[in-house]
Amino acid sequence: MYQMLDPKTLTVLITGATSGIGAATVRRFAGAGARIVAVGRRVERLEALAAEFPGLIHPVVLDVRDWAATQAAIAALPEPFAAYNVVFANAGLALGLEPAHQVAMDDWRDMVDTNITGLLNTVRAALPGMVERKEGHVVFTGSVAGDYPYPGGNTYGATKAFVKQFSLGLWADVSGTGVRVTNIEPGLTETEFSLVRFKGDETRAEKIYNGTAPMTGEDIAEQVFFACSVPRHVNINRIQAMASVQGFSPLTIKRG
Ligand code: NDP
Ligand code: 8X3
Repeated sequence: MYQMLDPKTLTVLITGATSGIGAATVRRFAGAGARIVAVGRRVERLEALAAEFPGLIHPVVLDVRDWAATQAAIAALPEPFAAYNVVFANAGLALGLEPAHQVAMDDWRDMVDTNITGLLNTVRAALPGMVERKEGHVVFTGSVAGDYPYPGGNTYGATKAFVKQFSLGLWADVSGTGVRVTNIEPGLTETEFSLVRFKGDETRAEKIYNGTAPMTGEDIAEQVFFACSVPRHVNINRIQAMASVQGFSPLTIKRG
């Protein structure tokens, strides 16, 4: 019989906890008795989560793009939350679907600042504590978009390719220290992702999921939970999952 880790031994720091995959992961772990450091910018959503699981959730209002604020927030965690042993660097976003020659430069900048710099800020601030304690797990939310290009996915996909390669590089650095590294790479998942991508245009966002059976935040939370529950001598390098209705674009040839 495989002996899975007891979730009550876990303290999980989750960025992007206010919505979608992050919020579902908060509920999956807290529902199993884990402590959570819940990070996001929307304070009222963090407070609502904390009220759902009294005593288990420490809310942290933070913009992960800000290095000094990220460092200060992690350094200021109170006991017992300061001894986090899982960091789920999940905060991220896509903005727009325009082709590269028409895209708003601010959108590209925002995706790089959040998906790359914000993730690096989180890891750099949180990692030393876990290495020192000789116990930890860094989990990322990558994406199938980091492997497979699609029109308009230009910079978003490139940020997720960065996450994939960084997760492998990080594992090369920390394997043997007691810290594990996993990249979760979802495909189509219904969250507020498309609402953010289309800047609040609900009709356009709904069209992405209409008539499909997308994955849900809960599906992805289950994958995170599994990766963190296997015994400590096992490292799950990556989990890639797509909605069953999703496939690959054919290679295109443009004529004339
Ligand atoms: P949501 O829009 O539902 O959630 C995004 C979360 O990221 C929110 O909690 C938001 O919180 C947080 N966030 C964004 N920017 C910042 C910031 N600067 N500082 C702190 N928190 C921030 O989308 P998802 O749940 O789908 O997205 C989560 C991750 O999953 C992202 O990295 C996304 O790229 C990835 N992903 C999503 C897929 C999908 O199809 N949905 C598929 C593959 C990967 P707040 O606004 O309160 O700060
Ligand atoms: C988002 C997944 O397939 O919508 O990371 O680009 S997809």
